Amino acid sequence: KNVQYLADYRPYPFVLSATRMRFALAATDTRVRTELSLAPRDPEWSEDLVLDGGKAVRLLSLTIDGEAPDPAHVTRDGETLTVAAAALPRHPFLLETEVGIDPSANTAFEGLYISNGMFCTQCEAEGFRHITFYPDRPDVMATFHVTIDSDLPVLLSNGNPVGQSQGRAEWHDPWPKPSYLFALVAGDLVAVSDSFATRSGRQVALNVWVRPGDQDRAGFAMESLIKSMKWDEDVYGREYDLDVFNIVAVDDFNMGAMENKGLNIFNSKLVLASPETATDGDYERIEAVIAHEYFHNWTGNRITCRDWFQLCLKEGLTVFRDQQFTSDMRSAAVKRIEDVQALRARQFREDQGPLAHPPRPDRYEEINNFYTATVYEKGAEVIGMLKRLVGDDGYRRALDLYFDRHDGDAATIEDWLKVFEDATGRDLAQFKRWYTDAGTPRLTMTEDWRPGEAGGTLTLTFSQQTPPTPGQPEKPSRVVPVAVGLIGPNGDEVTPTQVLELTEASQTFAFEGLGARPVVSALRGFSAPVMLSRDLDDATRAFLLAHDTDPFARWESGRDLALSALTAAAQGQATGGNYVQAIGRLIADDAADPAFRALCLNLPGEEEIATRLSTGGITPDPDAIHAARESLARQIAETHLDLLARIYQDMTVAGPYRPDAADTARRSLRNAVLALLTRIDGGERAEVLFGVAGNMTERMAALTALLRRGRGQAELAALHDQFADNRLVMDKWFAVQPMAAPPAQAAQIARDLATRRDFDWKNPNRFRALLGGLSANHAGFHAADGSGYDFTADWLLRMDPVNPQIAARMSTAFETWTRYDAGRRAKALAALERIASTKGLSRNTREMVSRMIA
Ligand code: BAL
Ligand code: ZN
Repeated sequence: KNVQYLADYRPYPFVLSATRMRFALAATDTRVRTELSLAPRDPEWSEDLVLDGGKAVRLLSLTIDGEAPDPAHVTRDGETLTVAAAALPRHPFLLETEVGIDPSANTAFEGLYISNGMFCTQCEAEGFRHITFYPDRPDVMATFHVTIDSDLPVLLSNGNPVGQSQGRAEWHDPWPKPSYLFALVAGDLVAVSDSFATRSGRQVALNVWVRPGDQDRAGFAMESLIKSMKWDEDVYGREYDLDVFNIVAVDDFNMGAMENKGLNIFNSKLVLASPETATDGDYERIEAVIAHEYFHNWTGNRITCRDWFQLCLKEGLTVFRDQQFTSDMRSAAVKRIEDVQALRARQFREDQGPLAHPPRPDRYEEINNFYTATVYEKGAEVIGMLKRLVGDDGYRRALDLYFDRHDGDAATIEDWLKVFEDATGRDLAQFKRWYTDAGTPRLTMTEDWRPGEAGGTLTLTFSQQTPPTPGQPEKPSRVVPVAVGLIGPNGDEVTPTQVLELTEASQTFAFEGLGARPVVSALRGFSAPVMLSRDLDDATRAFLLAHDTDPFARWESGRDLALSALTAAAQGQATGGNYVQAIGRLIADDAADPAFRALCLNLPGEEEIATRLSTGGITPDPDAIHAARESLARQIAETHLDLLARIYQDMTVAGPYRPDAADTARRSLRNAVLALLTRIDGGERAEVLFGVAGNMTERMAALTALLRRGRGQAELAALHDQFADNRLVMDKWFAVQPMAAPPAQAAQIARDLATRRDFDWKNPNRFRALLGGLSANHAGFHAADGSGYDFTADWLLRMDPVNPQIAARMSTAFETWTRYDAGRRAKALAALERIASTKGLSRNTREMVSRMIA
C-alpha cells in the first residue's frame, strides 16, 4: 500500500523558478524537451533530486548545466527519476531532459492524449508526470515558456501567445504555477471569439474553441464567460490577469472541466448547447461550470493548494463562489433548494457509508478518488457557515485579506481560517472540526412553551451528535449555526431570522415576551449541513408549507410531509392524505414562482427515501419504496387531475426558446405536471409534446415520462434517427433508458445497450451515461437478483485497465451497499469481492473497493 499522509508534508528540497518546454507533437512518438531552472532550497544541505515520471515516459537524455551525469547517479523506477545528490551542484543549475511519450496509447486521459485527432492534456491532479519528469506537486510553482511544433492549425498553451509561425507556436505564462495547471491543445479547431475590457482597462481576447461545425452551439458558453468575468470584478473585486482567455471543448474528458491557467479545457457537454440538443438543466450547468473554472483563476490558480490534502481550499471556495453567481443570475431560493437536494443526494449519501471522509482528509492512496461531493459540495457548505457566522462584511474583509496575503502562495486550510480570525477577531479552533471531521451531525430540536403574564416563553433545546465514520469513532461537538424564525398562529412572522450558535452537545435558547405559541421555522436557508429531527405533526408541517417566509424552510416542510408519507407507505403503513391536500393548495397558488412550485411537486427520489429510512434505523426495501412512490404520485394525479391539466395548459411557453430563469421555471413546472398526468392519460400529452416540442428540455421530459410507463419506443427510435451523429444527445439516449425503465428490466436493458456498436465505452461520457443511468434507477440497480450489481461490476472491470479514474469514480454506485437487506448485501459484496480479487487492478479502483468492503 502506498498511503500518503498529511502529517508527512515537507517542502520540496529544491526551488524551481522557471520551466521551459518544447513539444514536437506526433501521435505515437511525441518528443518533449524540458529545462528546469533549479536551486537547492538549502545550499548547506545536499539531497537527491527526485522527479515524478510515469512508466510510459521514456528518458532519452538528461544533462545538468549541459553535462550528462555519471549514469550510476541516475536511477529510474516505475514512478520516479532520481539524480543523486553527489551529481548535483550546490548552486542554481539547469536540468535538461528529453523524453518520448505515446499520446495515441493514452486511454486513461491523464497527461497528453488524443481525442478525435486533437492533442489535449489533463494534468490535475498528477497527470503532468505522464508528460515529462517533474516535481509534480502543487507547492512547486514556476513560470512556463512552451514551444509547440506541429502541423495542426491551432496550437495552444497557457499564458500569452508570444510567437506564431507556420508549424510552431510559443506561449509564455508569467504567473508562476504548479504543473497541474499546465495545458496544451493542438488540433483542427475553430473559435467563437469576443473580448472583455477589465475594470482597469485591460483588453482580453476571449475564444471558445470547438470542432468545425460546432460553432453555433458555443455562443451560450461565451455569454456565460463574459458574465462570470464581470461578476467576479463586481462581487469579489477580482480582475483577469492575461491578454487572452481560451476555452476548448473536448469529447473525451474524465472530469467536467479544468481550470488550467488561461486555457480552460472542458468536457464538450459543458460547452456545447443549442435548444434542440441541450436541456434547461444543461444550460444552467454550462453557465455554472464556465463560471466555476473562470473563478478558479483567483481561487485555485493565483492562490493554489500546498498539497492535495488541501483540495477543498480551492474547490469548496470555488463551488461556493459559483453557487453565489448562479443565485445572482437566476433565483436564489431555487438555487439553494437545488444545492441542498444535490448535497443530500451525493454528500450525505457519501457520509453515511464506508467512503465517508472529512473535507480535508489526512490520508489517501490515490488523490483522484478524493474529487468528491464532500470535498466540493460540503467544502462549499462549510464556507457558507463561516459567512453566516462572521456576517457579510466580515466575509468580505476576510476574503480581501486572503487575496492580499496569499496571492502567489500554495496555501492551507490553516491559512484560510487564519484570515477569518485576523479579519474578524473570531476564534475558529472549534469551527475547524468541520474540515477535519467526517460525518453529518444529527441535530435534535425540542420545544418547551410557558405562557406568562408578560408574554410567553418558548425554549428550544438542541442536541447534536455525529455517528462514527471510518477511522473516526469519536466526534466532538461542532459549531453549528442554526437560523431560526418564529411564525404566529395567524401565519405572520413574529420573530425574523436569528442565527443561534450551537457549540455544546446540548444547548437551550429562550424567546421571551411572545403573545401566543408560535410555530418554529428551523434551519432556515439550510444554515448548516446537518440532519435536523424534531417532533412535528403533519398539520404543523402543512402550516409551515403554507406560511413560512423562508423559501428553503417552506420547501423543506413539504419535503418532510412527502417523506413522512412515503416512508410510512414503504413500510406498509397509511397513505399521504395530508401531503396530497397541502401540495394541491401550494401548486394552485399562481402568484408563486413556478420553479418553486415544481420543486415542491417533484416527489423525493427513491434514493432519498432509502436514506431517510436508514437514518431512522430501518432497512430500506427498494421495491417497496418504488411502489410507495408510484402510488403517492398516482394519488396526487388522481386527486388534482383538473388542476394539473389547467397548469399544464397555463405553463405553455410561447415564442423562441430561451434558457433564462423565467422560461426554465415554467418548463420545470409543466414537466413536473406532465410526469403526473402521464400516469392518468395513457401518455397522450407526452406523445403530443414529444412530437411538437422544438427543444430538448420538453422532448426529454416527454420521453422520460413515457419510458417510466413502459411506453416511448417510437420516440426513442425517432430521437436516435435524428441525432445518431450527435454524441451528446446520444449520451442522453443511452442514459435515459436504464434510468427510466421499470426496475425489473433495468439491468437487462443496460446489458442490451452495452452490446450496441455505438456504445463507445472508452468515451467517459458514454460509459457514465449507461452505468450512471442504471445506478440512478434505485430499485433497478438494487434489483434483488443482483443483476444490477453484476452488470456494473462487469463493466468496472472492463474499464479499469483502460481508464482507472473512470472505473474508480463509477464504483461509488456501490457506496451504500451496507444499508440493504442480507440478500442484497451478499450479492453486492460478491460483486465487490470479484473486483477486489482481480489481478492487476489499478490503485484507484483497489483503494475504492477495499474501503467499501473494509
Ligand atoms: N479542478 C478540477 C476541476 C474543477 O473542479 O474545476
Ligand atoms: Zn473546481
